[in-house]
Amino acid sequence: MPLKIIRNDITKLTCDAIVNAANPTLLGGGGVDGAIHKAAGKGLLLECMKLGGCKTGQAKITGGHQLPCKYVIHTVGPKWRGGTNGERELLESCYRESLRLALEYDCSSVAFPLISSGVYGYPKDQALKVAVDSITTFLLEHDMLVYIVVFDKASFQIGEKLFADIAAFIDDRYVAMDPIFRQTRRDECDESTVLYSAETVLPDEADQADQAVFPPDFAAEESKAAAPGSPDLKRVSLLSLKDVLNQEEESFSQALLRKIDEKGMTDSQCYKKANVDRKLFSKIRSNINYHPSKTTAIAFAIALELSLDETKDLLQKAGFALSHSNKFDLIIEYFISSGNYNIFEINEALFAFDQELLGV
Ligand code: AR6
Repeated sequence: MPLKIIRNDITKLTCDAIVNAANPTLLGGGGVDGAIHKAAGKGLLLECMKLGGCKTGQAKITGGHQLPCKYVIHTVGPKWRGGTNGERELLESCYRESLRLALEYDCSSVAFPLISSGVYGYPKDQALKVAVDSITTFLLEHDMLVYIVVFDKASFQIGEKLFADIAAFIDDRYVAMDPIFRQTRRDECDESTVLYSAETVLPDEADQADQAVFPPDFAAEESKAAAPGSPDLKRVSLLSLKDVLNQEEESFSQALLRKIDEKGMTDSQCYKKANVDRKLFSKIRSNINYHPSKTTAIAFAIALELSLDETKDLLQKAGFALSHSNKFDLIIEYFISSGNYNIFEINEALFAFDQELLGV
C-alpha cells in the first residue's frame, strides 16, 4: 500500500496510529509532542508515566485516549549534531521501530510527523528523505497505508536546485501564461493550502471520481449528419460512427498489462513502484474497461519508466493528455525528460508546487 504526503495537523487524523516525536522521558514537551498530549488529554500522560521512558531510535505504544486515532506510537528522534554522529541511522531506526509496532498492533494506517525536524534541528529536506526512504523500504515488504504529515509549508522543502530547475522548466514552456505563477518562488507559496488532506485520499473514491474526457465527440457527429437536406450524408456518417464504435482499440488496462510483461516486471513490482494500492491494481487487472484517474495513469507510466511519447500514448488510452498550459503536466514532463522515475521524488516536487500527487 502506498505512502502519501499530506499537509495537516496530525492530531486531527483518524488513522489507526499516529506517531509522536517525543523526548526520552515520554512525559510531553513542545512541538508535535505538546500538541498530541494536549489533544489526547491527561489519560495519555498517565499511561506514558508507566512506560519508563524510551531510548533514542526506539519506540513505545499507548492508546489514543481523546484523539481520533486508536494508538499513539512514541518515538525519540536524534538531536542533530552536524550529521556525523549516527543521526541518520537513529532516525531510520525511529521509522523502522514505529512501523514494527504498528504492524504488531495490526494497524492498517499510520501517520508520521517529520521526526527530529523541529526542536531537534534535523535539516528538513534530509529528514524528509530519511522518512521517505525508510517508509518505502518497509512498504516493499508490508501492506500498510503510511502518511507523512507536513504541518506547514516551511516544513516541506525539496532541494533548492531541484526547485529552481523545475521552476525554470515550467517557466520556459508554460503556454497559457499565468503572471502570478511567473513571479512565484518557494517562499511566496500559499501557506494555507491543504492540498491533500486525509479526507480527500480515499483510494476507491479517488479513482471513481474519474475525470477522463473521451475524445470522439459522437453526439456532435450525429447532429452534423442530421442537418436538413442531407439524408445521404446522415446515413454515411452513422455508418462510419458504427465503424468507429466497432474498432477495438487496446484499452488502458490491456496496454498497462502488456507493458508490464514487456518490461519483465511482476504486477506487484509495478504497482508498488507506482505507489498504487493493491486493491486498485486488482480492479484495473480485472476490468478491461477500467478508467483510471489521470494521477493513477501517470503513476503507472512512471513505474514503467516510459518515454514521453510512450507516456502520452498510455495516457491517451485513458482519455488524457499532457499539456503545456498545466503546471502538473509540466512537472511530470520535467521528470520524464530528465530520466528521473522515482515516484517519491516526483511527489515531493509536486507537493512543493502545490499539485496533486501521483498514485493513490
Ligand atoms: N502535526 C504535524 N506536525 C507537526 C505538528 C502537528 N500538530 N506540530 C509540529 N509539527 P518537533 P522533534 C511538526 O519539534 O524535532 C518536543 O519538545 C514540526 O513542524 O515536534 O523531533 C519533544 O518533547 C516539525 O516539522 O519534534 C522533544 O523534546 C515536526 O513536527 C522534541 O520536541 C517535528 O518537530 C522533539 O523534537
